[in-house]
Amino acid sequence: TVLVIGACGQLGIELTYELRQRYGASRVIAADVRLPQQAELRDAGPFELLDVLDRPRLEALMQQYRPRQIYHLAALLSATAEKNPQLGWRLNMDGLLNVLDAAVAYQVAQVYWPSSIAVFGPATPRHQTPQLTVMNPNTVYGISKLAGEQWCEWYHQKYGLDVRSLRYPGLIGYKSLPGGGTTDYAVDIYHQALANRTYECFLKEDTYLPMMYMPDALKATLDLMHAPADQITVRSSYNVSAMSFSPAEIAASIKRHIPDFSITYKSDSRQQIADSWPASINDAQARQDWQWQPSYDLHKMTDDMLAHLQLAQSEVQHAAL
Ligand code: VAH
Repeated sequence: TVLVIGACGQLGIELTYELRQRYGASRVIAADVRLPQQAELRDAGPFELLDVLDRPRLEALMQQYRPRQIYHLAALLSATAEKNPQLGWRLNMDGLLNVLDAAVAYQVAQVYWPSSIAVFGPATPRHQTPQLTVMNPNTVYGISKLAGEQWCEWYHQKYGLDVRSLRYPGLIGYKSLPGGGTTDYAVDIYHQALANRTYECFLKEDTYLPMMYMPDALKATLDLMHAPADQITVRSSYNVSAMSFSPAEIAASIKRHIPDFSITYKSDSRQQIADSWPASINDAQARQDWQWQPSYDLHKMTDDMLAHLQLAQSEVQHAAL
């Protein structure tokens, strides 16, 4: 059995679908603090309400399901955590520690926990950021992810817990909406381009950020989890990367399909967060240790995103007829 905590989030929805495809729906328990809107997520397999800060509830689910693997995804993302620093720290930190403790207590075989490029800060080398380097995050989210990485390493050293992690760049997919991140513009822009032919971007046009298409993020996650333990040399969190682009570049990529699409720029508080993050990531260690290899670049992602979103749009219009 696999327990996915935070199954209703942007990554959680996609990972739960993928895991249910691979292992069978009844083997994947989706858990979140709120019921999913997606009927399929609710009806396609077991769903449990869980606030990961509620230890007795977590224990009860551990007793009931005795999961072999836990994917712990529940967190406040960068922009949201900046507005709710106490909750951001508590959920991101105490939530992780509750899961790590439960995993040791119930001999869970493997734990997955996502970190982020947000662990890097203004003093970090911004181009081809190395696996091991100066890290001085200045966001609540980044501070909690850096601390979380060190806790994962400690639980591995102290208890031998097989906990694995990736420093995700911005993730872009068509099956779920992003939830309060700084890279959310790169998802919103596709929806707005189709709906309104225009998008007001909350980051400046030349804000380069590392990004990854969801199929690549799922591939990296499962490749990491299926790699033999003796190939894993990083127990904090692996750098992984697929591409970097700016709002101007993703707009140009969309224009290849929607020539009358226009973008305007009005940066907000998320600009400071983006400016503290790397422009590109060196993921040589992941490529060496478990043969990481992305498949999607910007244009291939745009072609696939728009094709799926247009399909969904036409299905909705068709159903409405
Ligand atoms: C965020 N999407 O923006 C997340 C991610 C690298 C970005 O951590 O907060």
